[in-house]
Amino acid sequence: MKDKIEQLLLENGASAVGFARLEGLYASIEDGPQSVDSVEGSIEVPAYPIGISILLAFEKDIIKNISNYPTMDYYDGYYRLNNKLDELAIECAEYIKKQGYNAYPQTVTSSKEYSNFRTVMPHKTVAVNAGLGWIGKSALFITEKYGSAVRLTSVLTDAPLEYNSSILQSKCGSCMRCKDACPGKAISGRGWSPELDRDEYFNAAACRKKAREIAAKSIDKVITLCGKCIEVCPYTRKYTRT
Ligand code: B12
Ligand code: SF4
Ligand code: SF4
Repeated sequence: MKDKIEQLLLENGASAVGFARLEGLYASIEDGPQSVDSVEGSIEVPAYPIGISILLAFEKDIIKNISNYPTMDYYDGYYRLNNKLDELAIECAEYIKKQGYNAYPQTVTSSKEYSNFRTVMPHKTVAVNAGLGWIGKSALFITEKYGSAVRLTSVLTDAPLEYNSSILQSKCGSCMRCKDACPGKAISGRGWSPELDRDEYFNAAACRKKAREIAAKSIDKVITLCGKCIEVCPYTRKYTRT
């Protein structure tokens, strides 16, 4: 079934697909400080043991052209990729359900934020544990092939699928390009490791505030859109500039 799922997703346009073991990685929702994007009420995400990570890469030029500020092409690409990822996740979940198992597609509307800019099972956690890449100092998920110029989704399932081994080591070395370029001063420069909580090396509130200011100024939209940390990363540039 694993090969069939992979084939289905790649044939329908996914840039990469991976399978992760998620037991012990689901966040427990506790009362705490609420961010502006936090939802009220209960969030019911089933803690299935396997996650399927689905990546879609941006076109090279879209990312190359956000070196100064976000563009309308990036804004349109953001929605286009999100819609396509939702379609792929739903299709994948439908296929698994037809084989007699449970599956939960983490579409934009079904993976809600709670508390302090958090989701119960972030797409990046699924992607890292599926062995598709690692987390950089930028707090972004990075792949060898596309750098961080990818958007992600995931499907949670109880189907007994074989899973990949994960890359739990960052590959930033002494690079500090994203820290130096970030207009919101949100990136501390501390290297990622799985035991480090995001808030110990990345300031989500500072990023959101600055990205919204920049999007309002450059494209006149109310949205958290910046992406400078994506564009400057040498792993992304290896993809966009070759
Ligand atoms: C909340 C949110 C934000 C918040 C907080 C960002 C953050 N880094 O957490 C704010 C508003 C600041 C934000 C900003 C942006 N966001 Co945003 N955001 C999200 C969202 C909805 C949830 C993220 C979340 O739950 N964070 C909670 C923390 C705990 O998790 P995390 O950082 O995602 O992942 C940590 C764990 O996975 C852990 N981890 C990873 N592997 C393992 C393994 C083990 C064993 C363990 C223990 C832990 C562990 O390490 C990670 C880093 O600390 C996701 C979509 C989603 N549903 O996942 C998009 C998402 C993270 N955003 C995305 C993007 C692109 C952006 C922006 C560039 C905006 C833009 N489009 O221009 C900026 C970039 C900010 C940055 N440098 O990270 C992409 C990232 C793509 C990528 N290549 O990484 C996502 C995945 C959306 C998508 N569908 O593609 N975002
Ligand atoms: S999206 Fe912009 S403000 Fe946010 S971390 Fe990246 S470079 Fe900084
Ligand atoms: S720009 Fe450099 S420090 Fe930042 S994520 Fe990329 S490799 Fe790591």
